[in-house]
Amino acid sequence: MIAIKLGGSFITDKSSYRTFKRDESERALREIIKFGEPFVLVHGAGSFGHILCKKSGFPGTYKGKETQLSKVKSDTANLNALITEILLELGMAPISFSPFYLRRKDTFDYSSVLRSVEAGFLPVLYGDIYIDGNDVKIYSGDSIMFDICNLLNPTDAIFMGDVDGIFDRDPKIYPESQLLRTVKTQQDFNAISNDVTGGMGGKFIAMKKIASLGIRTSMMNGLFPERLNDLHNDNFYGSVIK
Ligand code: IP8
Repeated sequence: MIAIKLGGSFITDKSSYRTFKRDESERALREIIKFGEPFVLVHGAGSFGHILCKKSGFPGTYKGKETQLSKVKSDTANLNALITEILLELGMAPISFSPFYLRRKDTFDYSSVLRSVEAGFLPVLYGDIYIDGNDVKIYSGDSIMFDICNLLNPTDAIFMGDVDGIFDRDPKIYPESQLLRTVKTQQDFNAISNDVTGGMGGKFIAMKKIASLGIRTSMMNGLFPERLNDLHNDNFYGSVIK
């Protein structure tokens, strides 16, 4: 089994509220299915989560902002529906899970996700908000990836983004940045703005934690999903965490 995360910046236009990149998402999902390994899917929220969260002052108290909370919840569920619709069209049997509903006192309860795997379904989890006392908090797809990897022990954890992998600097700002084909776990990153769950820095922490479980952890460009076929070859075009 493999665990794959489709990044929010890959499946949406992160700068434009609720803009889904349908063709790109569908091409990646087709290739993932064609790869032939059973998989668990996780996706980010992109512009269906981060923009309105930021505008609403989330994470933080939701008191007096209940409508904004509901709107974010509805938007993230809508993005998930767009992904599951594609999976259904492609003949898969997806079942969706949001951390909002998996939340227990101090933890997330993934037993329903496990049951769905055992029953032969394709779990689709997504970064979302959840309620904790008077606060609304955010649980990112990257954190879900760690939990799922810890629970299901997949052979590979793959992060599909809108860039080729992990660079020495943000490639969207610095054209001369270099792709790191293998990444040392000591590498440090600056957070990318407009991302309430920490940009690349947060992602890298989750990836490092997954790699430390002994799971092959890599990052690749979802715009070239055929690169997945080289995942276990030396010429894999992406980044592998070591
Ligand atoms: O896009 C964040 O999930 P991510 C979820 O995986 C929200 O960081 C609601 C911003």
